[in-house]
Amino acid sequence: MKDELIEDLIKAEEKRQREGLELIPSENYVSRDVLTAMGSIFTNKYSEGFPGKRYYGGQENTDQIEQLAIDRAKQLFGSDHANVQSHSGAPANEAVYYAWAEPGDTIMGMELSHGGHLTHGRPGTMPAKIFNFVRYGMKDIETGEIDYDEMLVVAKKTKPKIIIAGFSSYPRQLDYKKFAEIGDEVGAVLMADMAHIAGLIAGKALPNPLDFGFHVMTTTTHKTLRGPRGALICSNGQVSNPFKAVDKTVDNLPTLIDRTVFPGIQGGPHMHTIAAKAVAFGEALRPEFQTYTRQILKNSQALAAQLMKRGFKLVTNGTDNHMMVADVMASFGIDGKDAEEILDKIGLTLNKQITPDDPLPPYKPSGIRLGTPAMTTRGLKESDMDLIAGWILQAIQSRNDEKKLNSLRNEVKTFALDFPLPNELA
Ligand code: DSN
Repeated sequence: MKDELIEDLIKAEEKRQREGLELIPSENYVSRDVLTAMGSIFTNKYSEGFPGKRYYGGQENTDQIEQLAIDRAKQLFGSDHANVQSHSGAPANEAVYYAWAEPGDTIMGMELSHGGHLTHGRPGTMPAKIFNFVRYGMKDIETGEIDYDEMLVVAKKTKPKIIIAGFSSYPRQLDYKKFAEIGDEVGAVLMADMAHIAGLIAGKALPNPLDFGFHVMTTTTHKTLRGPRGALICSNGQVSNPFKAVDKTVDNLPTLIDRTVFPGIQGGPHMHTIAAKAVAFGEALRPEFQTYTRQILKNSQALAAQLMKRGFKLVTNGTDNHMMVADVMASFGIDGKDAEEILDKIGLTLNKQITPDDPLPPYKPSGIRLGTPAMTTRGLKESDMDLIAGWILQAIQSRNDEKKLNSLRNEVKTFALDFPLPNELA
């Protein structure tokens, strides 16, 4: 590169990624092919519109790329339609809200401290200014069971237009059948925000909400799906010309969503990202991706068990998916921010996390959140989780001992270098 400052920073980041282990459950390492597509000359191209219906000329290759991404996404999730243009998870969720709900309408989502995401109506966000968000949450924080009875009571009272099943820090499996029953009873559109677990669904390691009557599924493409940063909206219903207005019916959701993404809230799609999404979806369709997703769950179970054995109090006492939330304040009297910083020092990257009904503030919360998708991509297995849990505990216990932290840093580095990043392979 001619820009040495940027080149040096890219190299430094590659070194950081190689010499440490990524435990943030929403991060992953992409393949060389995904990186190549992201860095391709498709970034030069404007393509407002949809395949076969563009505003600018020169679309013979972009049309094929986008159609491949759409077809592969539909095959992965078994949906009637896929919109692959959404730039990221937040606008993908907003696109569904705007496609179906009117300002002032009610939308139901998970209580944020119980695991719901900021885009599910955090006060101060644009969606929260436009819509009225109501909540459901866990009945029992020890098991993670959602209070479906209370959810039905609130839904009957508030008549939400959309019910969202989805989360960014909930370690248990949602009962999609119960969501569908409640949605049917109150006439709500069922939206699954599967950003965290879409890869596990694609790899058939976890159930697919679209098989339970959900109308829409949104997801980011860069977490367990192991693609570029971006998003995808899958929906069921009639697919028709996105440039012609359609009636607001559930059957027309695919077209309503396409029209909301473009020209509703976005301009030109990012074709280099769509090319990389197509590559990632192709990779996820291979049998080895199913092996990968099953291994994520095995590693997650093993890591949860190893942490609990060492005295970590896990929210819901375990996990059914790729992530876990540990209440480090309750376990070791350290807040999540300090724990994150200490673990960063030894090369283990994870993030601070609010715990359910956390008495501490979001920037210095009681918990940490960690997960296994990225380290599973590196090739770690269940037997390695003993070591990881041991390092986490030792770092927290030795937080004031710089010498010990340095020695742990070296152990992590030596270990991590045995597991190359996927872009260094082949
Ligand atoms: N930032 C993502 C996560 O880490 O869960 C969700 O937006």
